[in-house]
Amino acid sequence: MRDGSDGAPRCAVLVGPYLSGKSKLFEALLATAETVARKGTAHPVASAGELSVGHTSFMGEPWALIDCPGSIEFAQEARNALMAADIAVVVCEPVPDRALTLAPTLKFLDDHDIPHMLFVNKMDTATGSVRDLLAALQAMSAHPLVLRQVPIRDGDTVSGYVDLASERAYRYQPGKPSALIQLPDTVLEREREARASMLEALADFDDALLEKILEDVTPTPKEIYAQIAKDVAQDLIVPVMLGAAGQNSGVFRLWKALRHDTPSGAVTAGRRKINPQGDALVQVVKTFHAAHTGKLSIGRLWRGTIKDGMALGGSRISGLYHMVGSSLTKVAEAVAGDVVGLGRMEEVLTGAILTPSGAKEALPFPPVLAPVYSMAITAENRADEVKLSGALHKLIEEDPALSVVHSQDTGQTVLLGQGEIHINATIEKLARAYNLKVNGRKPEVAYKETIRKGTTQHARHKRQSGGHGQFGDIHIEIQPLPRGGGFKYHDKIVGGSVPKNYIPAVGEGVKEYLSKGPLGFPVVDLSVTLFDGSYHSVDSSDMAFKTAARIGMTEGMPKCDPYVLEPIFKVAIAVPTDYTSKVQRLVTGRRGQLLGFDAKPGWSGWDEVVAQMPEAEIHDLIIELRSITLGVGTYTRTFDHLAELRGKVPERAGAETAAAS
Ligand SMILES: Nc1nc2c(ncn2[C@@H]2O[C@H](COP(=O)(O)OP(=O)(O)O)[C@@H](O)[C@H]2O)c(=O)[nH]1
Ligand SMILES: [Mg+2]
Repeated sequence: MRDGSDGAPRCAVLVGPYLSGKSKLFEALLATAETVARKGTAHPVASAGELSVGHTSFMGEPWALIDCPGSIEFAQEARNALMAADIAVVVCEPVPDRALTLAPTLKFLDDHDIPHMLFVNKMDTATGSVRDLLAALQAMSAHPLVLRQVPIRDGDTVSGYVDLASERAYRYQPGKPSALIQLPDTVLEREREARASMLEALADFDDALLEKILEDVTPTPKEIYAQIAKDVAQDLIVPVMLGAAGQNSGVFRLWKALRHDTPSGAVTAGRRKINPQGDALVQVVKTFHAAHTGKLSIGRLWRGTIKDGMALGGSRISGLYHMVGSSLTKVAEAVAGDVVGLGRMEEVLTGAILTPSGAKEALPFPPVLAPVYSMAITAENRADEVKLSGALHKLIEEDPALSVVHSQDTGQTVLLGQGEIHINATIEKLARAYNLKVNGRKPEVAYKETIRKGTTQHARHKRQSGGHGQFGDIHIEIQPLPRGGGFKYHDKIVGGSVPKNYIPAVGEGVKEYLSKGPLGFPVVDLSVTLFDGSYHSVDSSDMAFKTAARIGMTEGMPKCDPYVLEPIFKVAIAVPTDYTSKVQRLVTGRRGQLLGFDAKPGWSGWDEVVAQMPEAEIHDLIIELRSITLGVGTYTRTFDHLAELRGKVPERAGAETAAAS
């Protein structure tokens, strides 16, 4: 009964590429365990891009399964969930050409020493050999993949498997534990070879086992199982299981492997360097707003016990839950190892560490992924702007991969995230959960303008209406500054032709003008010098001189040969080396200038291509980058400089909006 378990709840997190069958496997695992017996059918209903939790028990032991979204655009959600994992089950398809799609997930698991196994799903569709598949997958993993089963084929279809530890053969029986059968002659040779590979891999981590093998002593299945469990717990090896979640094949066997090889929560807490002594400690990996319960925070209890109603991290737990998808069950108490849903903890953020006293403890949490896609958003109903900013604030708290900026340059509210699907899912969530209709469109590029040459300009503002008039009269010199020079205002007034107290007002008038130059963009890199003027002792005022300055700029600037500047970013694109040259072509095709490429540090088999690219070309870069790299390519960007825009002057789509605000 013991196995890896100490009787406390354990947590397995299902990760892997989009459409590999994680959700299907989640359902199959729940159906195979006792969930169905207790609750009827399991209906895991998760929103697009959001994880789903399933509490259950298998052979009398409590478990929480977490089904993660697979799209690369929701990688943050999966990474956060993995912080709750005792083990990760990486679900993949039996297609060697798609092995690369596992790279980001396996890299993350390897980097964080998270024990994991691979479940090769959809074996009912497998055409090639498992050996080729394994070779392709191995290239993505820092640790040896250890095949634990070989398939038995019936013509083209996989009808069962041989367990390489026990050397027993089984025939799949959909919905039931597989039936023990006699080991077919057809697989004998393959079985021996795969078993030898498995034992060799295990012997690399155990001298006693190595000696046995060298002396031709066959280790017992029990010894093999123990070695596997020990190596998995330390993330030294990655067992590979086969099955078909869709047919419920290999699912019971996977459960048994999980039960046997998954380290206890206490062991995981040790791996994560959590002090076993002390008050209750919950790490929140996900927060969201559920329809009936309001805000729900999902976390792992690493230490102690918690009860509904108690204070945790400065808030009161209002409802303590176990769940299967969207169906919640209240529990009075939770013990160390439990994954819990905490009701109505309004102040709690994703990633929070909660203790009853509120004492601060630190636990690593995945860094926020840099945004790769953005969309400008506006509330369809203008009266909703304030509500929108409140709702966005909440969504960002739930989803750290999301951010919002209000662009000073374009006046737009820009939502940044991990891709089109991620941003659209957020817009849908605003509609669904906050009843906010929001329009999204391509954000405007923050073009600027500057001038090629200088001029002098005289301007006079004079108005005589009724009693008090207005009078301001100035001579200014406009001069270009070198790139990055910004805006400088000087005066060279002698003899009080413009009284001292009006000189700043002229500067302010110029500055106001600069928000929109003759080409419609903010003006940069110029100096304006006030060198002469005149005044009226009664009618002159700050206002009048400010107006004169604006008139002077409006008339003078078009004479200065203005031109548009566009923002150039430095981008670093990470891709598998096979795609490096394709990516270089992608960059040059988008007016980019290659600065070089090099091996990406810490990423074997990956390059980083560094280039300068105009912002206008970066908006949908991620879409094309992903489409040529099976989805795994990514980039980061930082603003570098402004450069003259060659070719057509861009239309300023949001000009009215910016002017009105
Ligand atoms: N043939 C076959 N199809 C499967 C199997 N498991 C899942 N699928 C199908 O693969 C698709 C993706 O499954 P899903 O569980 O939603 O994938 P997820 O994106 O990883 O959660 C669905 O159409 C499933 O019916 C399987 O074992 N065999
Ligand atoms: Mg899914």
